[in-house]
Amino acid sequence: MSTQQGPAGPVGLPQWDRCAVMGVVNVTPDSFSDGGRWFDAELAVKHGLDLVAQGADLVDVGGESTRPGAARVDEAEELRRVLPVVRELAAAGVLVSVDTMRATVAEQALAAGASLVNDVSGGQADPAMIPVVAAAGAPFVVMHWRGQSIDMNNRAVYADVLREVLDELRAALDRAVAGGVDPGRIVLDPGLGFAKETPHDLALLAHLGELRALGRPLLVAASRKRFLGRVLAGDTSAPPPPARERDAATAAVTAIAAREGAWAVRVHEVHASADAVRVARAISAAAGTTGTGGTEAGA
Ligand code: PMM
Repeated sequence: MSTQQGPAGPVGLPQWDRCAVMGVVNVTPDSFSDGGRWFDAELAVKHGLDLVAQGADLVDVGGESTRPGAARVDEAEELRRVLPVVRELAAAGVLVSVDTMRATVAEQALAAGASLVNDVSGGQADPAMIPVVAAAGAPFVVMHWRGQSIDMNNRAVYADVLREVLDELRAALDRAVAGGVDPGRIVLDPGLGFAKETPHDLALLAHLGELRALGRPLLVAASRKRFLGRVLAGDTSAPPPPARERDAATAAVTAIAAREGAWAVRVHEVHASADAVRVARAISAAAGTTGTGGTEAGA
């Protein structure tokens, strides 16, 4: 297990001395984990501010659900959902990431104050995305992606999931760099749940070190995902707990990801993950010591 702390982040964002926590604001009626809750712009802004108060270092604003089977929303609607929320949060001093596969949305969100573009397709869905990100000099999250959500489950076929995700992520990184994006601004993400079944997600989490060896900061986005529900249901025939009952499991992944040197985690419930990264940082800091110098009494 890695003892690295404060993994170097992308150029253009603050450098935290621990794994960063990205809070999620889905301005959608249909996201799998919180769809409909923050659909109103004012509520979405308030939720973003609450996430920061709970310890989020940045807030990821998205206007299009990518849950398995989701259909796309049109561009005008995505802009209508996302821009006011990005603008208000940025004006309030929040570091905002925009979760979009559309170049126009990314460009307008950056103009409205977003600091990071999070594209689950890694630039594959819209050929204009990489040129826009390159021209803006924006930090860019490139996620492992095999196609749109409507039928992505059919693409969850791997002979060796780690090898294939590594190869495909490296290719996506190379495409972004060839398109002019500064490699120092790129973050990689294994895309948990995107064209992946539970064993694939778990195998990727078991090998974060190999993903980090691609040489870029890593974003881990396990929050409330289906594989956590499957793990919690175990071998029973009981149905998996609903998405909003997967936050403790999410925080467990956060602790592991932070210990493994992830740059950031993307989560819906921030408080527990903010605590988890602080505990992971303290353990990493103690890794080279024997603990004999402590004075604080334990309970
Ligand atoms: N997952 C979702 C949305 N955006 N962005 C990145 N970088 N990585 C992810 O795994 C990811 C994402 C889907 O989850 P949500 O509907 O709960 O936001």
